[in-house]
Amino acid sequence: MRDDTLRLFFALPCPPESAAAICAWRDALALGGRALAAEHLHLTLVFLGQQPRARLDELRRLAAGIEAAPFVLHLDRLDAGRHGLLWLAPSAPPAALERLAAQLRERLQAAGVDCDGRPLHPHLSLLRHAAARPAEAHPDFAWPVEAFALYASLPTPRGVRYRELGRWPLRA
Ligand code: 2AM
Repeated sequence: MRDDTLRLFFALPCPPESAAAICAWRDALALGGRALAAEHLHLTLVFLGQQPRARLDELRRLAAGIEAAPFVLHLDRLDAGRHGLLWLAPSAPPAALERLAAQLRERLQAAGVDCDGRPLHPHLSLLRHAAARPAEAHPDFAWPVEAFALYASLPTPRGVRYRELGRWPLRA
């Protein structure tokens, strides 16, 4: 039976230059586990979960109406969680990031789209099932945030893949 829903989320796509630098740094930590591919690095703004495919056009229109200026995200913390998950985070999330996520969430709620209501937990996942905890590490990555995107999370035999369904620039 055809599944008429998609598992969706809005996120910041990590630019290729930043993603390459972050992956090289991560790989040098040699912590084992399952590394996320550079092209999959992102920071989730709002997680929508399963949504009808029929809502995609509405979601794209809603995203096109967002007004937000570019900003720089400083990823300067390495954190570890359950299941050997390892992520980078900003120790001081910029107000512009919080505003962008809040604006999206407000528009989604106004349109009657159910989404995860938990507070934003800005993080960029790097590795799952890490075999070791990282020793002291001092990451310092400056990510120029110039766009946000809508993604579908798709199960595949080789693990989850993210497919980009739309991308919108941030403008000053
Ligand atoms: P993670 O990397 O910490 O797993 C696609 O799954 C994206 O949405 C990932 O960034 C994932 O975060 C996040 N995500 C998955 N399930 C979520 C949920 N229930 N609430 C919020 N974010 C979620």
